[in-house]
Amino acid sequence: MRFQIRRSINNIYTALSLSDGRIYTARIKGKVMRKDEAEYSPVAVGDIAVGEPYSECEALVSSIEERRSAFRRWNAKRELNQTIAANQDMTAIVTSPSSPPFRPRFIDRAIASSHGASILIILNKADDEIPEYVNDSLSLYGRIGFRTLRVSSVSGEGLDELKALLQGRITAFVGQSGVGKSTLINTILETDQRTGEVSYKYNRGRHTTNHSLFLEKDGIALIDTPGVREIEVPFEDLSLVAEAFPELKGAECRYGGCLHHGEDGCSVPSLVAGGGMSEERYESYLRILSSLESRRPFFMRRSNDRR
Ligand SMILES: Nc1nc2c(ncn2[C@@H]2O[C@H](COP(=O)(O)OP(=O)(O)O)[C@@H](O)[C@H]2O)c(=O)[nH]1
Ligand SMILES: [Mg+2]
Ligand SMILES: [Zn+2]
Repeated sequence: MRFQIRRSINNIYTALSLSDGRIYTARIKGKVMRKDEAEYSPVAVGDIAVGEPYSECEALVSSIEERRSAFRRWNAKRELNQTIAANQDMTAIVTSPSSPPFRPRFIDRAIASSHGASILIILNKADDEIPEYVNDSLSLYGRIGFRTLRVSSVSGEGLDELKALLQGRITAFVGQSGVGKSTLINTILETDQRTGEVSYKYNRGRHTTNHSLFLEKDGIALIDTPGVREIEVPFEDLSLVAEAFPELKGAECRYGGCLHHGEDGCSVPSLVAGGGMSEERYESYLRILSSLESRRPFFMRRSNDRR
Protein backbone atom coordinates (compact mmCIF):
# COMPACT_ATOMS: atom_id res chain seq x y z
CA MET A 1 0.00 0.00 0.00
CA ARG A 2 1.23 3.53 -0.74
CA PHE A 3 0.97 6.27 1.83
CA GLN A 4 1.54 10.00 1.76
CA ILE A 5 3.38 11.22 4.85
CA ARG A 6 1.49 14.15 6.35
CA ARG A 7 3.15 14.69 9.67
CA SER A 8 6.25 13.43 11.40
CA ILE A 9 7.05 13.62 15.10
CA ASN A 10 9.85 11.58 16.70
CA ASN A 11 9.78 8.87 14.02
CA ILE A 12 6.04 8.40 14.29
CA TYR A 13 4.24 9.42 11.15
CA THR A 14 0.73 10.40 10.21
CA ALA A 15 0.17 8.81 6.82
CA LEU A 16 -2.70 9.00 4.38
CA SER A 17 -3.28 5.74 2.55
CA LEU A 18 -3.50 6.41 -1.17
CA SER A 19 -5.38 3.10 -1.52
CA ASP A 20 -8.19 3.38 1.00
CA GLY A 21 -8.06 7.09 1.85
CA ARG A 22 -7.69 6.42 5.56
CA ILE A 23 -5.25 7.98 7.98
CA TYR A 24 -2.76 5.66 9.69
CA THR A 25 -0.18 6.09 12.39
CA ALA A 26 2.91 4.70 10.76
CA ARG A 27 6.28 3.52 11.96
CA ILE A 28 9.33 2.48 10.03
CA LYS A 29 9.86 -1.24 9.84
CA GLY A 30 13.17 -2.42 11.22
CA LYS A 31 16.30 -0.48 10.47
CA VAL A 32 15.86 2.70 8.50
CA MET A 33 16.32 2.42 4.78
CA ARG A 34 19.04 5.00 4.52
CA LYS A 35 20.01 5.54 0.92
CA ASP A 36 21.69 8.86 1.39
CA GLU A 37 24.21 8.83 4.21
CA ALA A 38 24.22 12.62 4.42
CA GLU A 39 20.49 12.70 5.18
CA TYR A 40 19.12 13.08 8.69
CA SER A 41 15.45 12.54 7.87
CA PRO A 42 14.84 9.32 5.93
CA VAL A 43 11.11 10.05 5.91
CA ALA A 44 9.83 13.58 5.41
CA VAL A 45 6.44 15.20 5.09
CA GLY A 46 5.28 14.79 1.50
CA ASP A 47 7.16 11.51 1.03
CA ILE A 48 5.39 8.57 -0.55
CA ALA A 49 5.96 5.53 1.67
CA VAL A 50 5.30 1.90 0.85
CA GLY A 51 4.16 -0.47 3.57
CA GLU A 52 1.29 -2.42 5.08
CA PRO A 53 -1.35 -1.73 7.71
CA TYR A 54 -1.34 -4.07 10.71
CA SER A 55 -4.50 -2.71 12.29
CA GLU A 56 -7.36 -0.39 11.40
CA CYS A 57 -5.24 2.65 12.08
CA GLU A 58 -1.61 1.53 12.29
CA ALA A 59 0.88 0.70 9.58
CA LEU A 60 4.50 -0.27 9.08
CA VAL A 61 6.40 1.31 6.21
CA SER A 62 9.41 -0.36 4.68
CA SER A 63 10.51 1.96 1.91
CA ILE A 64 10.19 5.45 0.50
CA GLU A 65 9.69 6.21 -3.17
CA GLU A 66 12.28 8.37 -4.82
CA ARG A 67 11.54 12.07 -4.27
CA ARG A 68 10.73 14.13 -7.34
CA SER A 69 11.53 17.32 -5.44
CA ALA A 70 12.57 18.39 -1.98
CA PHE A 71 13.36 21.33 0.22
CA ARG A 72 16.37 20.42 2.34
CA ARG A 73 18.52 22.35 4.72
CA TRP A 74 21.77 21.79 6.53
CA ASN A 75 21.11 20.78 10.12
CA ALA A 76 24.16 22.31 11.80
CA LYS A 77 23.58 20.54 15.09
CA ARG A 78 23.42 17.07 13.55
CA GLU A 79 25.89 17.91 10.80
CA LEU A 80 23.58 16.32 8.27
CA ASN A 81 21.12 17.37 5.59
CA GLN A 82 17.52 17.46 6.68
CA THR A 83 14.55 17.22 4.35
CA ILE A 84 11.86 19.66 5.42
CA ALA A 85 9.35 18.90 2.64
CA ALA A 86 9.27 16.38 -0.18
CA ASN A 87 7.49 15.99 -3.51
CA GLN A 88 6.11 19.50 -3.62
CA ASP A 89 5.36 21.10 -6.99
CA MET A 90 6.23 24.54 -5.73
CA THR A 91 8.32 26.03 -2.94
CA ALA A 92 6.85 29.29 -1.68
CA ILE A 93 9.45 31.40 0.09
CA VAL A 94 7.52 33.66 2.44
CA THR A 95 9.08 36.98 3.45
CA SER A 96 7.94 40.17 5.18
CA PRO A 97 8.87 43.83 4.63
CA SER A 98 10.24 44.69 8.06
CA SER A 99 9.37 42.36 10.91
CA PRO A 100 11.28 40.20 10.46
CA PRO A 101 13.38 42.20 7.97
CA PHE A 102 13.45 41.27 4.29
CA ARG A 103 16.74 39.49 3.51
CA PRO A 104 17.62 38.71 -0.11
CA ARG A 105 20.51 36.44 0.94
CA PHE A 106 18.11 34.35 2.95
CA ILE A 107 15.89 34.07 -0.14
CA ASP A 108 18.88 33.00 -2.24
CA ARG A 109 19.81 30.29 0.24
CA ALA A 110 16.20 29.12 0.31
CA ILE A 111 16.12 28.92 -3.49
CA ALA A 112 19.37 26.94 -3.45
CA SER A 113 17.89 24.56 -0.87
CA SER A 114 14.95 23.69 -3.10
CA HIS A 115 15.32 21.24 -5.97
CA GLY A 116 12.79 19.99 -8.49
CA ALA A 117 10.04 22.47 -7.57
CA SER A 118 9.13 25.83 -9.04
CA ILE A 119 9.79 28.86 -6.85
CA LEU A 120 7.34 31.52 -5.70
CA ILE A 121 8.58 34.47 -3.66
CA ILE A 122 5.82 35.84 -1.44
CA LEU A 123 6.01 39.17 0.34
CA ASN A 124 3.48 38.78 3.14
CA LYS A 125 2.38 41.63 5.45
CA ALA A 126 1.98 43.94 2.44
CA ASP A 127 -0.27 45.95 4.76
CA ASP A 128 2.93 47.08 6.54
CA GLU A 129 5.05 49.83 5.03
CA ILE A 130 7.29 48.38 2.34
CA PRO A 131 10.83 49.89 2.27
CA GLU A 132 12.11 50.89 -1.14
CA TYR A 133 14.93 48.34 -1.14
CA VAL A 134 12.35 45.60 -0.71
CA ASN A 135 10.38 46.71 -3.77
CA ASP A 136 13.64 47.00 -5.74
CA SER A 137 14.74 43.57 -4.68
CA LEU A 138 11.39 41.99 -5.59
CA SER A 139 11.51 43.66 -9.02
CA LEU A 140 14.98 42.22 -9.55
CA TYR A 141 13.79 38.70 -8.67
CA GLY A 142 10.94 39.23 -11.12
CA ARG A 143 13.29 40.36 -13.90
CA ILE A 144 15.52 37.32 -13.59
CA GLY A 145 12.53 35.03 -13.86
CA PHE A 146 11.13 34.32 -10.41
CA ARG A 147 7.45 34.71 -9.76
CA THR A 148 6.80 37.19 -6.95
CA LEU A 149 3.59 38.14 -5.19
CA ARG A 150 2.62 40.67 -2.52
CA VAL A 151 -0.04 39.47 -0.13
CA SER A 152 -1.50 40.27 3.25
CA SER A 153 -3.37 37.97 5.57
CA VAL A 154 -4.66 41.13 7.29
CA SER A 155 -6.01 43.17 4.36
CA GLY A 156 -6.63 40.22 2.04
CA GLU A 157 -4.51 41.76 -0.73
CA GLY A 158 -3.21 39.24 -3.24
CA LEU A 159 -4.94 36.26 -1.69
CA ASP A 160 -7.13 35.41 -4.68
CA GLU A 161 -4.13 35.46 -6.97
CA LEU A 162 -2.20 33.34 -4.50
CA LYS A 163 -5.02 30.80 -4.26
CA ALA A 164 -5.11 30.55 -8.04
CA LEU A 165 -1.38 29.76 -8.08
CA LEU A 166 -1.80 27.14 -5.37
CA GLN A 167 -4.77 25.40 -6.93
CA GLY A 168 -4.11 21.83 -8.01
CA ARG A 169 -0.58 21.77 -6.62
CA ILE A 170 1.38 20.80 -3.56
CA THR A 171 3.20 23.85 -2.21
CA ALA A 172 5.72 23.97 0.64
CA PHE A 173 5.80 27.24 2.59
CA VAL A 174 9.25 28.07 3.90
CA GLY A 175 10.80 31.14 5.47
CA GLN A 176 12.01 32.80 8.64
CA SER A 177 9.85 32.42 11.71
CA GLY A 178 7.45 35.27 12.16
CA VAL A 179 6.90 36.09 8.47
CA GLY A 180 3.37 34.71 8.74
CA LYS A 181 3.48 31.29 7.07
CA SER A 182 1.05 29.64 9.47
CA THR A 183 -1.32 32.60 9.46
CA LEU A 184 -1.32 32.62 5.67
CA ILE A 185 -2.00 28.90 5.50
CA ASN A 186 -4.81 29.25 8.02
CA THR A 187 -6.34 32.07 5.99
CA ILE A 188 -6.08 30.25 2.68
CA LEU A 189 -7.44 26.95 3.93
CA GLU A 190 -9.90 28.54 6.37
CA THR A 191 -8.66 25.98 8.83
CA ASP A 192 -10.60 26.49 11.93
CA GLN A 193 -12.29 23.41 10.68
CA ARG A 194 -10.65 20.06 10.39
CA THR A 195 -8.81 19.43 7.18
CA GLY A 196 -9.23 15.79 6.34
CA GLU A 197 -8.22 13.86 9.42
CA VAL A 198 -5.32 16.10 10.29
CA SER A 199 -6.43 19.04 12.31
CA TYR A 200 -4.56 22.27 12.09
CA LYS A 201 -5.20 22.91 15.72
CA TYR A 202 -2.20 20.71 16.60
CA ASN A 203 -0.18 23.48 15.22
CA ARG A 204 -1.71 26.39 17.00
CA GLY A 205 -1.64 27.88 20.40
CA ARG A 206 1.90 28.95 20.73
CA HIS A 207 2.35 30.57 17.34
CA THR A 208 5.37 28.47 16.59
CA THR A 209 5.48 25.56 14.22
CA ASN A 210 7.93 22.92 15.30
CA HIS A 211 7.36 20.26 12.70
CA SER A 212 6.27 20.12 9.08
CA LEU A 213 2.60 19.49 8.43
CA PHE A 214 0.71 18.63 5.25
CA LEU A 215 -2.73 20.22 4.90
CA GLU A 216 -5.22 20.01 2.07
CA LYS A 217 -8.55 21.51 1.18
CA ASP A 218 -10.46 21.94 -2.08
CA GLY A 219 -7.51 21.09 -4.31
CA ILE A 220 -4.96 23.23 -2.48
CA ALA A 221 -2.29 21.20 -0.70
CA LEU A 222 0.16 23.04 1.54
CA ILE A 223 3.11 21.99 3.65
CA ASP A 224 3.71 24.26 6.62
CA THR A 225 7.29 24.07 7.84
CA PRO A 226 8.95 24.95 11.15
CA GLY A 227 10.05 28.50 11.69
CA VAL A 228 13.78 28.97 11.42
CA ARG A 229 16.13 31.88 11.98
CA GLU A 230 18.50 30.66 9.30
CA ILE A 231 18.44 28.38 6.32
CA GLU A 232 21.79 26.88 5.47
CA VAL A 233 22.12 25.25 2.08
CA PRO A 234 22.44 21.45 2.31
CA PHE A 235 25.65 19.60 1.59
CA GLU A 236 25.48 18.81 -2.10
CA ASP A 237 27.31 19.00 -5.39
CA LEU A 238 28.73 22.53 -5.69
CA SER A 239 27.66 22.76 -9.32
CA LEU A 240 23.99 22.70 -8.20
CA VAL A 241 24.27 26.12 -6.54
CA ALA A 242 24.33 27.88 -9.91
CA GLU A 243 20.82 26.56 -10.61
CA ALA A 244 19.53 29.02 -8.01
CA PHE A 245 21.00 31.91 -10.00
CA PRO A 246 19.32 32.08 -13.42
CA GLU A 247 21.76 34.79 -14.54
CA LEU A 248 24.50 32.15 -14.59
CA LYS A 249 22.67 29.91 -17.05
CA GLY A 250 24.10 31.50 -20.15
CA ALA A 251 27.64 31.85 -18.77
CA GLU A 252 30.15 30.57 -21.31
CA CYS A 253 33.34 29.94 -19.43
CA ARG A 254 36.46 28.44 -20.95
CA TYR A 255 36.24 25.18 -19.03
CA GLY A 256 33.14 23.07 -18.55
CA GLY A 257 31.99 22.65 -14.95
CA CYS A 258 33.27 26.12 -14.05
CA LEU A 259 32.10 27.09 -10.56
CA HIS A 260 32.59 30.79 -11.33
CA HIS A 261 34.80 31.60 -8.39
CA GLY A 262 37.97 32.89 -9.86
CA GLU A 263 38.82 30.12 -12.31
CA ASP A 264 40.91 30.85 -15.36
CA GLY A 265 38.67 31.86 -18.26
CA CYS A 266 35.54 32.34 -16.13
CA SER A 267 33.14 34.66 -17.93
CA VAL A 268 31.11 35.69 -14.89
CA PRO A 269 33.26 38.67 -13.79
CA SER A 270 32.65 40.22 -17.21
CA LEU A 271 28.97 39.29 -16.99
CA VAL A 272 28.84 41.22 -13.71
CA ALA A 273 30.84 44.13 -15.14
CA GLY A 274 28.44 44.31 -18.08
CA GLY A 275 25.38 44.39 -15.82
CA GLY A 276 24.15 40.88 -16.66
CA MET A 277 24.26 39.96 -12.98
CA SER A 278 24.22 42.31 -10.02
CA GLU A 279 27.34 42.43 -7.85
CA GLU A 280 25.16 41.81 -4.85
CA ARG A 281 23.80 38.58 -6.32
CA TYR A 282 27.20 37.38 -7.43
CA GLU A 283 28.44 37.95 -3.88
CA SER A 284 25.44 36.00 -2.58
CA TYR A 285 26.32 33.12 -4.94
CA LEU A 286 29.97 33.12 -3.83
CA ARG A 287 28.98 33.07 -0.17
CA ILE A 288 26.80 30.02 -0.64
CA LEU A 289 29.60 28.32 -2.52
CA SER A 290 32.17 28.98 0.19
CA SER A 291 29.78 27.90 2.95
CA LEU A 292 29.43 24.57 1.12
CA GLU A 293 33.13 24.15 0.56
CA SER A 294 33.70 24.11 4.30
CA ARG A 295 30.83 21.74 4.99
CA ARG A 296 31.42 18.09 5.88
CA PRO A 297 28.64 15.78 6.97
CA PHE A 298 29.15 14.01 10.26
CA PHE A 299 29.85 10.59 8.74
CA MET A 300 32.57 11.98 6.50
CA ARG A 301 34.23 13.83 9.34
CA ARG A 302 34.26 10.70 11.44
CA SER A 303 36.04 8.65 8.83
CA ASN A 304 38.60 11.43 8.40
CA ASP A 305 39.24 11.47 12.14
CA ARG A 306 40.02 7.78 12.14
CA ARG A 307 42.96 8.18 9.84
N1 LIG B 1 0.63 42.97 9.74
C1 LIG B 1 0.54 41.68 9.44
N2 LIG B 1 0.86 40.74 10.37
C2 LIG B 1 0.76 39.44 10.03
C3 LIG B 1 0.32 39.03 8.73
N3 LIG B 1 0.34 37.66 8.70
C4 LIG B 1 0.78 37.26 9.92
N4 LIG B 1 1.02 38.30 10.73
C5 LIG B 1 1.51 38.25 12.13
O1 LIG B 1 2.88 37.78 12.14
C6 LIG B 1 3.15 37.00 13.30
C7 LIG B 1 3.78 35.66 12.93
O2 LIG B 1 2.84 34.86 12.26
P1 LIG B 1 3.01 33.27 12.07
O3 LIG B 1 1.92 32.86 11.15
O4 LIG B 1 3.11 32.56 13.36
O5 LIG B 1 4.43 33.20 11.35
P2 LIG B 1 5.31 31.91 10.95
O6 LIG B 1 6.36 31.77 12.02
O7 LIG B 1 5.94 32.25 9.65
O8 LIG B 1 4.41 30.75 10.87
C8 LIG B 1 1.81 36.85 14.01
O9 LIG B 1 1.77 37.78 15.09
C9 LIG B 1 0.79 37.22 12.96
O10 LIG B 1 -0.40 37.76 13.51
C10 LIG B 1 0.00 40.04 7.77
O11 LIG B 1 -0.38 39.79 6.61
N5 LIG B 1 0.12 41.35 8.19
MG1 LIG C 1 4.46 28.82 11.79
ZN1 LIG D 1 32.71 30.53 -14.73
